[in-house]
Amino acid sequence: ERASGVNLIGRLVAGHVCAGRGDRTSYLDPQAGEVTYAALLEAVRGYAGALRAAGVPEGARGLLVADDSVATVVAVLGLWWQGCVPVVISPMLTDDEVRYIAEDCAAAMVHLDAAPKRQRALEELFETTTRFAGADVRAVLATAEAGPARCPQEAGPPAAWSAGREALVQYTSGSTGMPKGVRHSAGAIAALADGIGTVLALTPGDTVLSTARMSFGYGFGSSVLCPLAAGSRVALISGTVDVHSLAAALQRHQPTVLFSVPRLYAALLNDSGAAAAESVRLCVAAGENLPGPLSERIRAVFQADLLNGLGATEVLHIVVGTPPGNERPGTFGVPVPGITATVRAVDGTLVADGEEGRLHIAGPTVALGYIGRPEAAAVTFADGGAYTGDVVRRAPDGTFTHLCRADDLLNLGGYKVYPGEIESVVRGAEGVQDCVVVGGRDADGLEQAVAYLVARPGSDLAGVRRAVLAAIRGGLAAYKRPARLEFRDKLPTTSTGKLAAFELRKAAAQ
Ligand code: 3SK
Repeated sequence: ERASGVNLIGRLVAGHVCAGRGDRTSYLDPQAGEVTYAALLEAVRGYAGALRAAGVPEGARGLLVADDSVATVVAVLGLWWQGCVPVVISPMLTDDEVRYIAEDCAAAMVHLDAAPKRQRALEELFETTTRFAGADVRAVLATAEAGPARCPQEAGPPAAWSAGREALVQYTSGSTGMPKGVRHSAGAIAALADGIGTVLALTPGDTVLSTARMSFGYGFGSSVLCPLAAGSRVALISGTVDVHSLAAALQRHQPTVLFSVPRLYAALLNDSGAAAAESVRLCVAAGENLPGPLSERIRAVFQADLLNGLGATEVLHIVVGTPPGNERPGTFGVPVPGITATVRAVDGTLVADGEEGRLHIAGPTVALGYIGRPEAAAVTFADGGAYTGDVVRRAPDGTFTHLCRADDLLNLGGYKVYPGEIESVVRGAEGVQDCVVVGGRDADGLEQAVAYLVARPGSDLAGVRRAVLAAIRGGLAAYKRPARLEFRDKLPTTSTGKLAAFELRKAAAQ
């Protein structure tokens, strides 16, 4: 690595090849098959050359509307090779959201990799933009084992990144409904190995499986940054992961480390047909709160260590977690090395142990800020670090417990969703007079969206229910859809006539 900067390519790929591990598998991809670190490096070099040939300038942001695949990883690393900034988003987003993000981040190119029908729609959306496709990367990968001579374009040496320079943008839910672009530095990416990386202790002998997608901060760290830094092997699952594809992947790939969300662990344990893999040495649960009883069941069934982690896009990955082998069910454990986590009052002052307050994170993985949005940035990035939006309590032994969100965001399997977005879709359905969405609990204690509805006088309730179901199927991504629809004659109000949301929350929790 050059003294002048961070060599992301050297740290994540080239270093393993130079150390004689080029023939080890980097990714097991459903379409491309086994890809060695040497083949990955050659494909990345080819992608960087193609970016150069297309005139994508250093420092430009590249938008990847892409499913999890080794081609997506090649595009990310190719952009880093060229000194450009990848922005990975899900093809599940609506056209409006994708268009908004492309403009917000001023993308100089797009890389598209989705299922055929969605791919065609995305290509139409970006008809005039410099475009790359996952299928082209797979074609290069098919020949990359033969060596650099087969790579179509020449690339210069990989960029040296100064630690403070923006190297990655990740989008997170925005309070106005439109997502916010979180700007991460090259230094934060490099620092991950010394933080959560030391707790995970991944090795080249590990096989990693992550159900969290690369377009989500948790998944990007779990399927790209952490395993590549350690030279591990990553088994990828394409598309949205459910309990059946997870069970099949566990049996097929026999991973040693599983990254998932509490909701999928619960689904797996509740599904009589799904068995946990004996190969797993470490289960990582993050993205939403993990109730104590569920954490005990995961440990008992997997017979493995459990890391229950709390992270946020604004701090890149998990920053507080239960150290494997020292779990405290129902808590998030302690800050990972290099991170200072404190509990603060609304005015930013520290609160005493045992008292509740806002979780504040300081350390090398705190993001540079948002793209635009100075007001939102001033609220989040303050007091020498970032507020994650979680209300927590620290016990005298230093362990953190999650109490709730500070905003009204719902956490649905790790996806942060504003109730207002669901309410506006439901209100648009024929026969609906009013709707309020609150967070309830399912049988495992996990958060779910519950919609309370008032139908227009005289309307047929069964017909309204059908109209609402059609509206949410057409207007909301699957993870945003309410788990329950409850009709009421009227919504409860306080003595001053305001909505008594607490009454609905109490009802939804039962
Ligand atoms: O919990 C989250 O939202 C999260 C976000 C980014 C990275 C990691 C995590 C766990």
